[in-house]
Amino acid sequence: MVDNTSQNTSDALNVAVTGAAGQIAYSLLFRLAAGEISPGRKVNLRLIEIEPAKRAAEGVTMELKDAAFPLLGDVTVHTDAREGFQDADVVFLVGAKPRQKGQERADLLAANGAIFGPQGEALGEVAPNARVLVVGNPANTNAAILAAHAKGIAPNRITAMMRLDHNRALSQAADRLDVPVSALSGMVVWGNHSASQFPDATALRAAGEPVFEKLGTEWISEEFIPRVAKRGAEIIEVRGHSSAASAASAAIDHMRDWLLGTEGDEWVSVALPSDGSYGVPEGLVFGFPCRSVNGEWEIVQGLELGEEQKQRIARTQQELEEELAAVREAGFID
Ligand code: NAX
Repeated sequence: MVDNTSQNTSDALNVAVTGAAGQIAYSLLFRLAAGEISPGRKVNLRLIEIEPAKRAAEGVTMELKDAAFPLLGDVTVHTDAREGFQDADVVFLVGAKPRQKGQERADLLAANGAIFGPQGEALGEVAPNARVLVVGNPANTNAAILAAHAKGIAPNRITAMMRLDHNRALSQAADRLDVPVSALSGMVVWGNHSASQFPDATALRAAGEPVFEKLGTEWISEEFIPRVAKRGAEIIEVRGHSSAASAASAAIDHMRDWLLGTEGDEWVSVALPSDGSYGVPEGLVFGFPCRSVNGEWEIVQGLELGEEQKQRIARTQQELEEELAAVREAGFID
Protein backbone atom coordinates (compact mmCIF):
# COMPACT_ATOMS: atom_id res chain seq x y z
CA MET A 1 0.00 0.00 0.00
CA VAL A 2 1.46 3.37 -1.03
CA ASP A 3 1.65 5.97 1.67
CA ASN A 4 3.61 8.91 0.32
CA THR A 5 0.67 11.21 0.58
CA SER A 6 1.21 13.61 3.43
CA GLN A 7 2.91 16.97 3.25
CA ASN A 8 2.50 17.90 6.87
CA THR A 9 4.96 16.66 9.42
CA SER A 10 2.49 14.78 11.59
CA ASP A 11 1.04 11.51 10.38
CA ALA A 12 -2.44 13.02 10.22
CA LEU A 13 -4.09 13.66 6.86
CA ASN A 14 -5.27 17.27 6.49
CA VAL A 15 -8.47 17.35 4.46
CA ALA A 16 -10.19 20.57 3.34
CA VAL A 17 -13.77 20.55 2.05
CA THR A 18 -15.57 23.55 0.54
CA GLY A 19 -19.35 23.61 0.46
CA ALA A 20 -19.13 21.97 3.87
CA ALA A 21 -22.70 22.77 4.90
CA GLY A 22 -24.19 21.44 1.66
CA GLN A 23 -25.89 18.14 0.97
CA ILE A 24 -22.92 16.31 -0.65
CA ALA A 25 -20.62 17.32 2.21
CA TYR A 26 -23.17 16.07 4.73
CA SER A 27 -22.42 12.56 3.50
CA LEU A 28 -18.78 13.08 2.47
CA LEU A 29 -17.51 14.49 5.78
CA PHE A 30 -18.73 11.55 7.82
CA ARG A 31 -17.10 9.03 5.51
CA LEU A 32 -13.84 10.99 5.63
CA ALA A 33 -14.04 11.06 9.42
CA ALA A 34 -14.53 7.29 9.40
CA GLY A 35 -11.13 6.99 7.68
CA GLU A 36 -12.39 5.71 4.33
CA ILE A 37 -9.66 7.36 2.22
CA SER A 38 -6.91 6.83 4.77
CA PRO A 39 -7.48 3.64 6.76
CA GLY A 40 -5.92 3.72 10.22
CA ARG A 41 -4.73 7.30 9.86
CA LYS A 42 -5.84 10.34 11.87
CA VAL A 43 -7.87 12.86 9.83
CA ASN A 44 -8.08 16.59 10.44
CA LEU A 45 -11.06 18.21 8.72
CA ARG A 46 -11.25 21.84 7.59
CA LEU A 47 -14.80 22.83 6.72
CA ILE A 48 -14.89 25.82 4.35
CA GLU A 49 -18.10 27.74 3.76
CA ILE A 50 -19.36 31.17 2.81
CA GLU A 51 -20.40 33.46 5.67
CA PRO A 52 -24.20 32.82 5.49
CA ALA A 53 -23.63 29.06 5.88
CA LYS A 54 -20.96 29.28 8.60
CA ARG A 55 -23.33 28.47 11.41
CA ALA A 56 -24.70 25.45 9.56
CA ALA A 57 -21.11 24.22 9.10
CA GLU A 58 -20.63 24.62 12.85
CA GLY A 59 -23.67 22.41 13.31
CA VAL A 60 -22.10 19.76 11.08
CA THR A 61 -18.95 20.00 13.21
CA MET A 62 -21.03 19.31 16.31
CA GLU A 63 -22.46 16.19 14.68
CA LEU A 64 -19.04 15.01 13.55
CA LYS A 65 -17.89 15.24 17.16
CA ASP A 66 -21.03 13.51 18.40
CA ALA A 67 -20.25 10.54 16.17
CA ALA A 68 -17.04 9.93 18.20
CA PHE A 69 -15.00 8.72 15.24
CA PRO A 70 -11.81 7.16 16.63
CA LEU A 71 -9.67 8.56 13.76
CA LEU A 72 -11.06 12.10 13.79
CA GLY A 73 -8.56 14.77 14.86
CA ASP A 74 -9.22 18.53 14.67
CA VAL A 75 -12.34 19.86 13.00
CA THR A 76 -12.34 23.57 12.16
CA VAL A 77 -14.66 25.89 10.25
CA HIS A 78 -13.32 28.59 7.91
CA THR A 79 -14.87 31.32 5.80
CA ASP A 80 -11.43 32.25 4.44
CA ALA A 81 -10.53 29.50 1.95
CA ARG A 82 -6.81 30.28 2.10
CA GLU A 83 -6.83 29.69 5.86
CA GLY A 84 -8.72 26.41 5.43
CA PHE A 85 -6.37 25.21 2.67
CA GLN A 86 -3.17 25.78 4.71
CA ASP A 87 -1.02 22.61 4.46
CA ALA A 88 -3.94 20.56 3.14
CA ASP A 89 -2.99 17.13 1.78
CA VAL A 90 -6.36 16.54 0.17
CA VAL A 91 -8.91 19.11 -1.01
CA PHE A 92 -12.49 18.54 -2.09
CA LEU A 93 -13.93 21.59 -3.86
CA VAL A 94 -17.64 20.94 -3.54
CA GLY A 95 -18.93 24.49 -3.08
CA ALA A 96 -19.95 26.25 -6.28
CA LYS A 97 -22.55 28.70 -7.59
CA PRO A 98 -25.62 26.77 -8.72
CA ARG A 99 -27.30 27.61 -12.00
CA GLN A 100 -30.10 30.14 -11.53
CA LYS A 101 -33.35 29.84 -13.42
CA GLY A 102 -32.96 31.24 -16.92
CA GLN A 103 -29.22 31.82 -16.44
CA GLU A 104 -27.01 31.47 -19.51
CA ARG A 105 -24.21 28.92 -19.34
CA ALA A 106 -21.63 31.67 -19.95
CA ASP A 107 -22.90 33.58 -16.87
CA LEU A 108 -22.75 30.41 -14.79
CA LEU A 109 -19.17 29.82 -15.92
CA ALA A 110 -18.27 33.40 -15.04
CA ALA A 111 -19.89 33.18 -11.60
CA ASN A 112 -17.83 30.10 -10.85
CA GLY A 113 -14.68 31.61 -12.34
CA ALA A 114 -14.88 34.17 -9.57
CA ILE A 115 -14.70 31.33 -7.02
CA PHE A 116 -12.20 28.94 -8.61
CA GLY A 117 -9.64 31.54 -9.76
CA PRO A 118 -8.91 32.86 -6.24
CA GLN A 119 -9.16 29.36 -4.74
CA GLY A 120 -6.52 28.19 -7.25
CA GLU A 121 -4.20 31.04 -6.28
CA ALA A 122 -4.65 30.28 -2.60
CA LEU A 123 -3.99 26.56 -3.07
CA GLY A 124 -0.84 27.23 -5.10
CA GLU A 125 0.47 29.37 -2.27
CA VAL A 126 -0.47 27.43 0.84
CA ALA A 127 -0.92 23.81 -0.26
CA PRO A 128 1.30 23.19 -3.33
CA ASN A 129 1.38 19.42 -2.78
CA ALA A 130 -2.35 18.99 -2.32
CA ARG A 131 -4.40 16.50 -4.30
CA VAL A 132 -7.45 18.41 -5.48
CA LEU A 133 -10.83 17.09 -6.60
CA VAL A 134 -13.34 19.56 -8.05
CA VAL A 135 -16.93 18.38 -7.58
CA GLY A 136 -18.80 21.70 -7.89
CA ASN A 137 -20.27 22.22 -11.34
CA PRO A 138 -19.40 22.90 -14.08
CA ALA A 139 -16.67 20.71 -12.60
CA ASN A 140 -14.31 20.27 -15.56
CA THR A 141 -14.12 23.94 -16.47
CA ASN A 142 -13.98 25.01 -12.83
CA ALA A 143 -10.94 22.72 -12.55
CA ALA A 144 -9.43 24.25 -15.70
CA ILE A 145 -9.78 27.72 -14.16
CA LEU A 146 -8.29 26.45 -10.90
CA ALA A 147 -5.34 24.85 -12.73
CA ALA A 148 -4.62 28.09 -14.59
CA HIS A 149 -4.36 29.94 -11.26
CA ALA A 150 -2.77 27.29 -9.04
CA LYS A 151 0.87 28.09 -9.77
CA GLY A 152 3.17 25.43 -8.37
CA ILE A 153 0.64 22.60 -8.32
CA ALA A 154 1.39 19.82 -10.82
CA PRO A 155 -1.40 19.62 -13.46
CA ASN A 156 -2.14 15.98 -12.67
CA ARG A 157 -2.82 16.98 -9.04
CA ILE A 158 -5.91 18.93 -10.16
CA THR A 159 -8.82 16.71 -11.08
CA ALA A 160 -12.56 16.94 -11.68
CA MET A 161 -15.01 14.23 -10.78
CA MET A 162 -16.06 11.70 -13.44
CA ARG A 163 -16.29 8.88 -10.92
CA LEU A 164 -20.01 9.29 -10.31
CA ASP A 165 -20.59 8.91 -14.07
CA HIS A 166 -18.20 5.93 -14.08
CA ASN A 167 -20.02 4.27 -11.19
CA ARG A 168 -23.41 4.94 -12.79
CA ALA A 169 -22.15 3.34 -16.02
CA LEU A 170 -20.85 0.27 -14.15
CA SER A 171 -24.14 -0.15 -12.35
CA GLN A 172 -26.23 0.07 -15.55
CA ALA A 173 -24.01 -2.49 -17.30
CA ALA A 174 -23.99 -4.82 -14.29
CA ASP A 175 -27.80 -4.82 -14.24
CA ARG A 176 -27.96 -5.50 -17.97
CA LEU A 177 -25.50 -8.42 -17.71
CA ASP A 178 -26.85 -9.63 -14.37
CA VAL A 179 -23.38 -9.66 -12.79
CA PRO A 180 -22.05 -7.83 -9.73
CA VAL A 181 -20.32 -4.48 -10.42
CA SER A 182 -17.18 -5.95 -8.88
CA ALA A 183 -16.92 -8.39 -11.85
CA LEU A 184 -16.62 -5.49 -14.34
CA SER A 185 -13.49 -3.76 -15.61
CA GLY A 186 -12.55 -1.53 -18.54
CA MET A 187 -15.30 1.11 -18.36
CA VAL A 188 -14.41 4.67 -19.41
CA VAL A 189 -16.39 7.88 -19.26
CA TRP A 190 -14.70 10.36 -21.60
CA GLY A 191 -14.97 14.12 -21.63
CA ASN A 192 -17.20 16.47 -19.72
CA HIS A 193 -19.27 15.77 -16.60
CA SER A 194 -22.36 16.91 -18.48
CA ALA A 195 -24.92 15.43 -20.83
CA SER A 196 -22.29 15.46 -23.62
CA GLN A 197 -20.11 12.90 -21.82
CA PHE A 198 -19.32 9.60 -23.52
CA PRO A 199 -19.83 6.54 -21.30
CA ASP A 200 -17.84 3.97 -23.29
CA ALA A 201 -18.36 0.24 -22.72
CA THR A 202 -16.30 -0.86 -25.76
CA ALA A 203 -13.49 -2.35 -23.66
CA LEU A 204 -15.77 -3.57 -20.87
CA ARG A 205 -15.10 -7.05 -19.48
CA ALA A 206 -17.02 -9.19 -16.99
CA ALA A 207 -14.77 -11.58 -15.08
CA GLY A 208 -12.15 -10.91 -17.78
CA GLU A 209 -14.39 -11.72 -20.77
CA PRO A 210 -15.33 -9.01 -23.33
CA VAL A 211 -19.04 -8.16 -23.09
CA PHE A 212 -19.59 -5.46 -25.70
CA GLU A 213 -21.42 -7.82 -28.08
CA LYS A 214 -23.52 -9.16 -25.25
CA LEU A 215 -24.62 -5.66 -24.25
CA GLY A 216 -25.74 -5.02 -27.82
CA THR A 217 -25.06 -1.91 -29.91
CA GLU A 218 -28.70 -0.82 -29.87
CA TRP A 219 -28.94 -1.02 -26.07
CA ILE A 220 -25.66 0.89 -25.79
CA SER A 221 -26.66 3.78 -28.05
CA GLU A 222 -30.39 3.91 -27.24
CA GLU A 223 -30.39 3.21 -23.51
CA PHE A 224 -27.00 2.99 -21.84
CA ILE A 225 -25.33 6.19 -23.08
CA PRO A 226 -28.33 8.53 -22.68
CA ARG A 227 -29.33 6.98 -19.34
CA VAL A 228 -25.87 7.45 -17.79
CA ALA A 229 -25.39 10.90 -19.31
CA LYS A 230 -28.78 12.12 -18.03
CA ARG A 231 -28.82 10.24 -14.74
CA GLY A 232 -28.34 13.43 -12.72
CA ALA A 233 -31.55 14.89 -14.13
CA GLU A 234 -33.38 11.59 -13.55
CA ILE A 235 -32.34 11.59 -9.88
CA ILE A 236 -33.61 15.16 -9.45
CA GLU A 237 -36.94 14.20 -11.01
CA VAL A 238 -37.44 11.11 -8.85
CA ARG A 239 -35.79 12.11 -5.56
CA GLY A 240 -36.66 15.78 -5.69
CA HIS A 241 -33.04 16.78 -4.98
CA SER A 242 -29.78 16.36 -6.86
CA SER A 243 -27.48 13.37 -6.26
CA ALA A 244 -25.78 13.71 -2.92
CA ALA A 245 -24.81 10.45 -1.18
CA SER A 246 -23.84 8.84 -4.50
CA ALA A 247 -21.75 11.91 -5.38
CA ALA A 248 -20.03 11.76 -1.98
CA SER A 249 -19.43 8.05 -2.45
CA ALA A 250 -17.82 8.67 -5.83
CA ALA A 251 -15.63 11.40 -4.33
CA ILE A 252 -14.47 8.92 -1.69
CA ASP A 253 -13.74 6.28 -4.38
CA HIS A 254 -11.76 8.84 -6.40
CA MET A 255 -9.60 10.02 -3.52
CA ARG A 256 -9.10 6.57 -1.97
CA ASP A 257 -7.85 5.17 -5.29
CA TRP A 258 -5.62 8.22 -5.75
CA LEU A 259 -4.00 7.83 -2.34
CA LEU A 260 -3.85 4.05 -2.18
CA GLY A 261 -3.64 3.04 -5.87
CA THR A 262 -5.99 1.39 -8.36
CA GLU A 263 -6.15 -2.41 -8.54
CA GLY A 264 -3.62 -4.08 -10.89
CA ASP A 265 -4.25 -3.11 -14.52
CA GLU A 266 -7.72 -1.77 -13.79
CA TRP A 267 -8.52 1.83 -14.61
CA VAL A 268 -11.18 4.33 -13.54
CA SER A 269 -12.47 7.56 -15.08
CA VAL A 270 -10.81 10.79 -13.95
CA ALA A 271 -10.95 14.27 -15.46
CA LEU A 272 -7.59 16.00 -15.44
CA PRO A 273 -5.78 18.60 -17.56
CA SER A 274 -5.05 16.96 -20.90
CA ASP A 275 -1.43 16.39 -21.87
CA GLY A 276 -2.52 15.85 -25.48
CA SER A 277 -3.42 12.17 -24.98
CA TYR A 278 -5.92 10.82 -27.52
CA GLY A 279 -5.65 14.09 -29.43
CA VAL A 280 -7.45 16.10 -26.72
CA PRO A 281 -6.01 19.65 -26.67
CA GLU A 282 -3.80 20.53 -23.71
CA GLY A 283 -5.50 22.51 -20.98
CA LEU A 284 -8.95 20.95 -21.32
CA VAL A 285 -9.89 19.10 -18.15
CA PHE A 286 -11.12 15.93 -19.76
CA GLY A 287 -12.38 12.57 -18.53
CA PHE A 288 -9.83 9.85 -19.40
CA PRO A 289 -9.19 6.27 -18.32
CA CYS A 290 -6.60 6.61 -15.53
CA ARG A 291 -4.57 4.43 -13.20
CA SER A 292 -3.22 5.63 -9.89
CA VAL A 293 0.43 4.61 -9.62
CA ASN A 294 2.61 5.62 -6.65
CA GLY A 295 0.07 8.21 -5.60
CA GLU A 296 -0.25 9.92 -9.01
CA TRP A 297 -2.87 9.65 -11.76
CA GLU A 298 -1.58 8.42 -15.12
CA ILE A 299 -3.67 8.44 -18.29
CA VAL A 300 -3.94 4.92 -19.73
CA GLN A 301 -2.39 5.06 -23.20
CA GLY A 302 -2.91 3.01 -26.32
CA LEU A 303 -6.64 2.21 -26.28
CA GLU A 304 -7.68 1.79 -29.90
CA LEU A 305 -10.68 3.91 -30.79
CA GLY A 306 -13.17 3.19 -33.55
CA GLU A 307 -14.88 5.82 -35.68
CA GLU A 308 -17.98 6.10 -33.50
CA GLN A 309 -15.91 6.44 -30.33
CA LYS A 310 -13.84 9.18 -31.96
CA GLN A 311 -16.99 11.05 -32.98
CA ARG A 312 -18.50 10.87 -29.50
CA ILE A 313 -15.22 12.00 -27.94
CA ALA A 314 -15.04 14.90 -30.42
CA ARG A 315 -18.54 15.99 -29.42
CA THR A 316 -17.84 16.27 -25.70
CA GLN A 317 -14.43 17.81 -26.46
CA GLN A 318 -16.14 20.52 -28.49
CA GLU A 319 -18.40 21.40 -25.56
CA LEU A 320 -15.39 21.72 -23.25
CA GLU A 321 -13.59 23.88 -25.81
CA GLU A 322 -16.61 26.18 -25.93
CA GLU A 323 -16.72 26.38 -22.12
CA LEU A 324 -13.03 27.23 -22.02
CA ALA A 325 -13.47 29.87 -24.73
CA ALA A 326 -16.29 31.43 -22.65
CA VAL A 327 -14.16 31.69 -19.50
CA ARG A 328 -11.26 33.06 -21.56
CA GLU A 329 -13.57 35.69 -22.97
CA ALA A 330 -14.72 36.56 -19.46
CA GLY A 331 -11.06 37.02 -18.49
CA PHE A 332 -10.71 34.12 -16.03
CA ILE A 333 -7.95 32.43 -18.06
CA ASP A 334 -5.24 34.08 -20.20
P1 NAX B 1 -25.56 22.41 -1.94
O1 NAX B 1 -26.21 23.62 -2.53
O2 NAX B 1 -26.32 21.54 -1.00
O3 NAX B 1 -24.22 22.86 -1.20
C1 NAX B 1 -23.28 23.72 -1.77
C2 NAX B 1 -22.62 24.46 -0.63
O4 NAX B 1 -21.52 25.20 -1.18
C3 NAX B 1 -23.54 25.48 0.05
O5 NAX B 1 -23.59 25.22 1.45
C4 NAX B 1 -22.87 26.83 -0.25
O6 NAX B 1 -23.00 27.76 0.83
C5 NAX B 1 -21.42 26.41 -0.45
N1 NAX B 1 -20.61 27.35 -1.22
C6 NAX B 1 -20.98 28.12 -2.27
N2 NAX B 1 -19.95 28.89 -2.67
C7 NAX B 1 -18.91 28.58 -1.87
C8 NAX B 1 -17.58 29.05 -1.78
N3 NAX B 1 -17.11 30.00 -2.61
N4 NAX B 1 -16.76 28.53 -0.84
C9 NAX B 1 -17.21 27.59 0.01
N5 NAX B 1 -18.48 27.11 0.00
C10 NAX B 1 -19.31 27.61 -0.94
O7 NAX B 1 -25.01 21.59 -3.20
P2 NAX B 1 -24.58 20.04 -3.26
O8 NAX B 1 -25.75 19.23 -3.56
O9 NAX B 1 -23.75 19.71 -2.07
O10 NAX B 1 -23.69 20.09 -4.59
C11 NAX B 1 -22.46 20.78 -4.64
C12 NAX B 1 -21.96 20.88 -6.06
O11 NAX B 1 -21.72 19.57 -6.60
C13 NAX B 1 -22.93 21.53 -7.04
O12 NAX B 1 -22.20 22.44 -7.85
C14 NAX B 1 -23.45 20.37 -7.87
O13 NAX B 1 -23.86 20.79 -9.15
C15 NAX B 1 -22.21 19.52 -7.92
N6 NAX B 1 -22.37 18.10 -8.29
C16 NAX B 1 -21.36 17.52 -8.98
C17 NAX B 1 -21.36 16.20 -9.33
C18 NAX B 1 -20.22 15.59 -10.08
O14 NAX B 1 -20.30 14.40 -10.40
N7 NAX B 1 -19.15 16.32 -10.40
C19 NAX B 1 -22.53 15.35 -9.00
C20 NAX B 1 -23.37 15.87 -7.89
C21 NAX B 1 -23.56 17.37 -7.89
O15 NAX B 1 -24.58 17.69 -8.78
